[in-house]
Amino acid sequence: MVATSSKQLDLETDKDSTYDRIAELKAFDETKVGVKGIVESGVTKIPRMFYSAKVEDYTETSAKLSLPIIDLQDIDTNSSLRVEAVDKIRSASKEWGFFQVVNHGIGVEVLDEMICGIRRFHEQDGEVRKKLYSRETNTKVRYFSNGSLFRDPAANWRDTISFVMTPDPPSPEEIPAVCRDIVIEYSEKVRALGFTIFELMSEALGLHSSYLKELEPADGQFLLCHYYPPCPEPELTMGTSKHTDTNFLTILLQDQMGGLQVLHKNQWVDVHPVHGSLVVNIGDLLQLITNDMFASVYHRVLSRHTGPRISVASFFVNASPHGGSKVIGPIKELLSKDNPPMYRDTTVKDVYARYFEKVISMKRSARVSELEIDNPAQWSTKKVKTKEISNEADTCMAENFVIPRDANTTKDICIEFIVSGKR
Ligand SMILES: O=C(O)CCC(=O)C(=O)O
Repeated sequence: MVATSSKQLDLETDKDSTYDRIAELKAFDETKVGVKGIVESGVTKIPRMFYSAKVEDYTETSAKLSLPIIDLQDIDTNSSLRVEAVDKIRSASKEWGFFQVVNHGIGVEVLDEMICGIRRFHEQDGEVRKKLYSRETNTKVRYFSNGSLFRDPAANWRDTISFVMTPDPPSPEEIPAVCRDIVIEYSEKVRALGFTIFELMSEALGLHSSYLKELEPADGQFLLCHYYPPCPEPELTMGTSKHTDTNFLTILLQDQMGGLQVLHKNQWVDVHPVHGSLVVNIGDLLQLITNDMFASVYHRVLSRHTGPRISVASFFVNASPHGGSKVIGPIKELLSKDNPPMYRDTTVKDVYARYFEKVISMKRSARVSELEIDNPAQWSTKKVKTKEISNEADTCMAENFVIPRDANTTKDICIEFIVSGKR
């Protein structure tokens, strides 16, 4: 359980009317050297823009549970090992929405060098980093701190370099020389692994092996390569706030520092780093097309006194104008009278537009099982009832947003919002 400090309470009750948050955000953004720049200036107190309304929630952290680890050794040559892996992937994707894979075919030296390459980029002189700093989301290679800095209720203690690798990769010269070769090598290898996992997941769903990997909207890849500097006041801010991923699949490489947690059965569970392993998680769009058979769940990263922590998240989704405009919806083969569609057909482009444009503020998010939609026949504005209230502001994307099953709920409130994607 996390205690709420008096500083945070002051913030929550907004006693300080002279505080100009936008000015602080702008000044930070204009430095173009990210959180690393703040640390380099030698601060011992974190700027107020990083204060979380409270460091997340009161949900307990469980030391007893741990993420399933799935061995992919010899799955192409030994059919019983393949069946075993497929079974484990099915149950982990349903129960956890997360698992780790070992013996996945990407050499440990490639993983280690990728972490080193990303660290080399972030630890270059600020004047060098600055040249790539951008908020232009259609830039293939860019450096930034907090992608949604001006929308989020609190900034995270984290900087990022991102690479859009497919369908339209950057030229090698666009990738910083300090990490160029390894970014190209790692992204190719992790893309191949992504296809293998899509195959295993297709089999887990009872579909033909190529079903998911041939789905054009899933066939795109971008990397977010994060750097979490050491934080002087980690109790006041998050490395990454709790969220679900708005894509099909994520494959995450993390170093040995730890801090990643997954919400499972209403408890935060540490994802302990296993050297040589990769973390796999289901995104909102995979939950949507599997009609809730696979779960997209909340995860977060704690900030720490020690650091830096480096991680590389590879997201599988094709958000290009072509791939992003293809229609997706619950896979017909999975539907039946007992399993009617939970979502209407949509496109990646539509989901993304709504994600970025229609963020509404509500008090925490609602547990799916406790949603009562007044008129299920309507696809536009619907009234939903949630058993949910908290004094802390949180954000939730409403339209087409997949509300994770594990979200906390406490008291009854009624919120009217658009849920055109969720029946
Ligand atoms: O850094 C991590 O371990 C997780 C990053 C993450 O959740 C994200 O990029 O969406």
